[in-house]
Order: sequence, then C-alpha cells, then structure tokens
Amino acid sequence: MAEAKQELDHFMQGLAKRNPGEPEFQQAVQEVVETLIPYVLDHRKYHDAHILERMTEPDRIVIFRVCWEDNEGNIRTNRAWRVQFNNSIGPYKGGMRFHPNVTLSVLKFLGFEQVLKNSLTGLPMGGGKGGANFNPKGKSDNEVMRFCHSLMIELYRHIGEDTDVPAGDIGVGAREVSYLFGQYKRLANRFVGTLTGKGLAFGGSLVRMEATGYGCVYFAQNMLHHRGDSLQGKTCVVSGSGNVAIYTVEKATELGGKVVTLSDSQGSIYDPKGIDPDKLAWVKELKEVRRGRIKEYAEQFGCEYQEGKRPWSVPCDIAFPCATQNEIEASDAAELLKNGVQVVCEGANMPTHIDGVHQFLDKKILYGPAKAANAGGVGVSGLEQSQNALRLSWSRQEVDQRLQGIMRDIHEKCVSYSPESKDGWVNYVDGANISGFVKVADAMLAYGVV
Ligand code: NDP
Ligand code: 2IT
Repeated sequence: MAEAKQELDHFMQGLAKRNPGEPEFQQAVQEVVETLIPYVLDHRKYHDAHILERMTEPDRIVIFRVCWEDNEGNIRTNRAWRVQFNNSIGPYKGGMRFHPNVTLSVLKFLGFEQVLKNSLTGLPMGGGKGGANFNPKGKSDNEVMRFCHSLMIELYRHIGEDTDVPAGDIGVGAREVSYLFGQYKRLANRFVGTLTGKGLAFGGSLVRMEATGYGCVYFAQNMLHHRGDSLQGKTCVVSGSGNVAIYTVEKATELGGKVVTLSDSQGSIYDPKGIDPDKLAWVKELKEVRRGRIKEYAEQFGCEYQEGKRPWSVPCDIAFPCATQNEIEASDAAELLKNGVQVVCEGANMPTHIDGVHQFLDKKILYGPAKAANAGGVGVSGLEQSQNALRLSWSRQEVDQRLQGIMRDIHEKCVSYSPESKDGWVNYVDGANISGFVKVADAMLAYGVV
C-alpha cells in the first residue's frame, strides 16, 4: 500500500513535469494509474518493462494550421491536431472534436482514454483523437464545409483505413463527417472506410448515430441486472442535448425509465412529466436540424428552465452525464448522493471530477466510468469499418445485437477484473482500467522495446 502510494506520487510528478500545463491529460492519467500502479506492482512484468511510462507517451502528434474564408471574406486561422496515441492492437481510432476550448491537453486526455476504451470493445482498434479550436456554433453550412475541406487537405496524408480512422465527437456530427469524408475521398482518390459515422448512402452503418447513447443505457442495464434490478420506473437525469444525450434519452425511455432533464452549455430544463418520444422527436429537430438552444424546450412544453445550471440538483435514481468533461464536480457528486442516486453511467468522456469519482466509489453505488459505459459509439464505428472492408451493410437488428453483445462483454470484463469484494459490489473503475490495460500491455510486451 505504502509502496503503491509512493510509486503513484513519483509517477505523477514525472508525468506533470513532462506534460506541463496539461491539466486534463494529467487528470485522465491520474485516474487510471491510481488503479494500475497497485496492479503492475503485483504483475512485475509490466512494471519492469515500464509499460505505464510508455503507454502515457503518445506515438505521435500532428499539429497544423487550418485557414479558411468566412462568409464576409475574412481569412480565419485555426489550429488542428491529431493525437495518434497508441496503435499496439490496431489502427488509431477515435473522434474529432470541434470546440473553442479544444487544446492539446484535452485531446491527449481523450486519446489516452480512447486507447483503453477501444481495447475494452474487444475489436482490433488502437487509440487516437483529434480536433480543432474551431467553433461551429453560429457558422453557416458553407463556412463549416470550407473549414472541414481545408482541414482535410492536411489531415488526409496522416490517416487511412489501416493507419488512423477518425470519426465524430463534440461539434462533429453527420454534417461534418460528410464534408470531411467527401474531401478525403477526393484527395486520396479512394473510397474506403477511413472515416466512420458516415451517411447511410455512402458507407455509414445503421445504429452508429444511436450507438453511444444506446450503448450507455445498455451498460446501465447490465449493471442493474447484475444486482437483480432494472431500469423500469427509474427516474433518470441526463445532461447535454447533443448526439449522446438524445439517444440516451431514447433508449432509457424505451426500457422503462423516466428522463426528466436535458441541458446545454447555457442551462438545463426540468420536465417532471418526463421527456416522452414525441417531445424527444421535437428535441431532435431542434438540435439536429435547427441547431437551437435547449431553453426553447421549456417554452414549448411549459416546464422549468434553469439558466446557467447543470441538472445535478434534480433528485434521481440514475444520472447519465452526456455533455462534457468535469461537468460533475465534487459538490455535484455530493448532491447526487444526498438525493439518493443509485447509478451514475457516463456517456461523456471524463464527466466526473476525480473527487466525485472517489465519492461514488466510497459510497459503493453503481458507477460506470466513461471508457466502459460510452464504448458503444466506437464499438459500432469498429463495426462500420468491418462492413466497409467487407463491402456490405448489416441490418439494423444485426448491428444492434452486436452492440448489445459488446456492452455485455465489457460489463463481464469489468466484473472479472474488479477486485473481489465480500458484499458483491463491483468496482467498475478498476475493472475497466485493468481489463483495457492488459490487452494493450501484452501486445507492447510482445513487440519488445517499442
Ligand atoms: P454534441 O456536440 O452532439 O453535443 C454536446 C452537448 O454537450 C451539447 O448539448 C453541448 O451544449 C454540451 N456541451 C459541450 N461542451 C460543453 C461545455 N463545455 N459545457 C457545457 N455543456 C457542453 O457532442 P456528443 O453528444 O457527440 O458528445 C458528448 C460527450 O460524449 C463528449 O464528452 C464526447 O466526448 C462523448 N462521446 C461521444 C461519442 C460519440 O459517438 N459522439 C462517443 C463517446 C463519447 P452546447 O450546444 O451549448 O455547446
Ligand atoms: O469518444 C469516443 O469514443 C468517440 N467520440 C467515438 C469515436 C469513434 O471513433 O467512433
């Protein structure tokens, strides 16, 4: 115990020194090595080969300028990155994020998490992430198109179906992936599955759009089922109102839950009657077509809107954070627990601050960490790659069943790698971290000093 604490402090000091000014990356690594250092001390082959040091250093990072012209004829300059983190078990795979607060630190945290998440899916995918400090909000379709096309002029030489396969994330949805893929295809003169999340008419997979949200709810269902419970009748609180949030609401409602909140960066709505399928259809139109604000929901359906507030003060059985990193701070976690939350299942990446994670683990609730709970999105991206390589398309039912299988397998892996506990409680953080790590680490050991 003392040895592990000392080793952890030493490791984190070194990491902070090598990665100054990168708080999100340091946080993501801290959460993982808190679990893994005791494990590698018990499994010395990983320790002696310095696997943790090697695994926290990206293989390569590409940084480049993206210039484009706005509708007024002004020349705009953004910065873009692709972090190719680790390709030990397959080509780099992970989304692109367009948001004004994207930094190298954010993309390194996301790339690092992606390595372990992709390993958990059981599919042959390494981990990567990319993005730009570009704000799509308020831009016309043509401006977004010019930005995407310009970005791809540089990115295309670094990606490929067997090297690195980008997809969507915050600010990158069907529209952006289409512009990116259209330009990639033109530059490379090849029609291959180098991006995922494509439109159904040009190589996309059924259920990819729904996969992260659906998968997140399937993971919650697995956790509940493991202790003899279900979603039926549970009050659910969801944050965000983008891709992941919308399909989390859809599946949670279908499985008998009642979802009472949604949010965006400006505030949250509280609808105690529940967001039923008709209201959700209205939200889809609001967000996917009109690109409006969630505040309009409160006006449309006559419910409460809390300006500038996250939804965590609403009493619930299950919380699904589906917006962004660090959206559950220590005080939010305390409030959720005080109000009796039984399940926290993460659709977003690293939504819970490390103090909140510790509170959830101390109270032994069912806590599904992002790399396990939101792996359904990249899982179905992996299935899209398979379909592209086979040059065929699976039915909706086939893909959904495979997605359910992937989430069930991830749950089982977490249970089998969780430390034994007399009361049967599963530590999904340890389970996910160790299970994801072992596969990548064994590949790295097999390769020798790489
Ligand atoms: P979208 O862009 O579709 O939606 C993002 C939502 O989160 C919006 O409601 C947005 O509000 C809100 N949000 C974004 N940034 C902030 C912020 N800084 N503060 C408060 N609210 C914010 O993205 P996705 O739904 O695709 O992604 C949501 C989360 O899920 C991210 O953490 C992403 O990494 C993760 N994820 C996504 C996957 C996918 O397949 N898309 C797969 C796995 C994880 P606003 O419109 O006001 O900005
Ligand atoms: O964080 C994630 O897993 C994603 N944004 C999805 C990545 C992908 O390649 O589908």
